[in-house]
Amino acid sequence: MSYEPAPEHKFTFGLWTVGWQGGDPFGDATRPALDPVETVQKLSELGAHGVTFHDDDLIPFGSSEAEREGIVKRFRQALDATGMKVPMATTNLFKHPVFKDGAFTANDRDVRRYALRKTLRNIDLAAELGATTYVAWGGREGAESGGAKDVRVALDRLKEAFDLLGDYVVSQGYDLRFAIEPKPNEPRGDILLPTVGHALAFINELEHADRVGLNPEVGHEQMAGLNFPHGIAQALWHGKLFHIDLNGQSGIKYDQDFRFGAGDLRQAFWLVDLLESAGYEGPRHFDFKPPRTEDFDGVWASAAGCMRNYLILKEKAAAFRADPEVREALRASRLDELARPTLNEGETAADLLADTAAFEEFDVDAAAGRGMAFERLDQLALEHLLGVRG
Ligand code: XLS
Ligand code: MN
Ligand code: MN
Repeated sequence: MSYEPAPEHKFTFGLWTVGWQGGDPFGDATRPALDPVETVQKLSELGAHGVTFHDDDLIPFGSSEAEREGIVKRFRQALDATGMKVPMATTNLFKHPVFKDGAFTANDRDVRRYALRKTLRNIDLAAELGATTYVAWGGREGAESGGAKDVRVALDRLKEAFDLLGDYVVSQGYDLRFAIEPKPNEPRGDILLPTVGHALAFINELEHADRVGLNPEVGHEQMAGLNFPHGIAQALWHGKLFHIDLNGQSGIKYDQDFRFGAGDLRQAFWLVDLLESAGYEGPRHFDFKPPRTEDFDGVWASAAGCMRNYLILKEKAAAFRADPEVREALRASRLDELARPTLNEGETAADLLADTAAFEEFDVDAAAGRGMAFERLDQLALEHLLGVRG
C-alpha cells in the first residue's frame, strides 16, 4: 500500500497548525508567517481535502472592511483553483488581551457582548465558505484562582452564548452545527468544560442541543490522563462526534500538539480502529504544531506524516480486524457475549428475580475463575501495530 493521501480521505488542517511560527512562552518565533493561500496550495499538493481557520488566521485582527474583502476573495480563489474545502471554522477568542478573562464567560459584560459579535461575524463567513461545523474552544473560559470565577454563573453565561448562537444559525437558515472542544487547562489554570464528559453533560442543558456536539482533541483528553478512544466511543454513542482534532501527546504535560502518530501510538491505533469501524464520516482534522525546531521542509514533512500515519494505522487496524486469529481471540474474550442484551426480550425485573440460575444456583466461584483471555488479544493487536503480522 502506498499510504498516499487523497481528498476522499477527508484530511483537513487548521491554517494555524502549519502556520504556527514557533513562538512559545520561553522563546520567539523560529519561522516566518505563512500566507494562507500558499498553505491551501501546499496542503492540496500533499493530498489534503481542506483547511480550517480561526477568523484571525485568515483576516488579521483589526483589518479594515476593504482589506477583509480582498483577503477573502484571494482565499476563495485559492480554494476554487485547488478544489480545497473549508468544512469547519472557528473564532479566536483567546489571543487579544481583551480576552484575558475569557470571552463568553468573561466577568466583564461588554467583553462578552464583543465576543458574541466577533463570533457571529465569523459564522457568516464560515457559512459563506460552505463550512458545516463551527468549533468552539473556550480557551480562556476559566480561572487561575477560586474566587475569580463563579463557575455556576459562568456556565449560565456559556449557555446563554450557545443558545444565542444557535438561534442565529437557525434564523439565518445556515447548515451549521457547533462542536465544543474540551481542554482541561492551558492557557488558563483551569478551563470550563475540561473533558469530553463535562461537555456532553453541558450540551444537554442547551436550547439547541441537537445542533451542538463535540470536537475532542487527542492531546487534550490525554493531558487529563484520560483514554481518548474511550472518550470518542462515548461521544459516538451519544451521536455527538461532530468533528475531531487529531494530534499526538505524551502523557500529562503541556499541550504538546505533536503530529498524529507521535506520542501515544497505541491509543492512536485504537482511535483509528474505532473511527473506521464506527463509520465516522466527518473530516480527519489535524490540530498539531510542527515543532519550532523545523524549517518549512520540516513543517510539510510533519503535515504529510500526520496523514501517512493515519493511513498506516487504518491499514493496520483493518488487518487486525480481518485476522482469523484475532476473531478467534475476540470470541475467547467474549466480545460477542457483551453485544448480547443482558435481559431476554420482554424480560422484566420480576422475571429476573424468578430466575434461580441467575442468582441462587449461579456458581460465583466458577465464573470468577474464568480467564478473560485479554492478554492474548492485546498481544495480537500489538503485533499488528508493530508490523510483524498480516
Ligand atoms: C488549542 C485548541 C485550538 C482549537 C481551535 O489548544 O486546540 O487550536 O482547536 O481554537
Ligand atoms: Mn492541543
Ligand atoms: Mn484543537
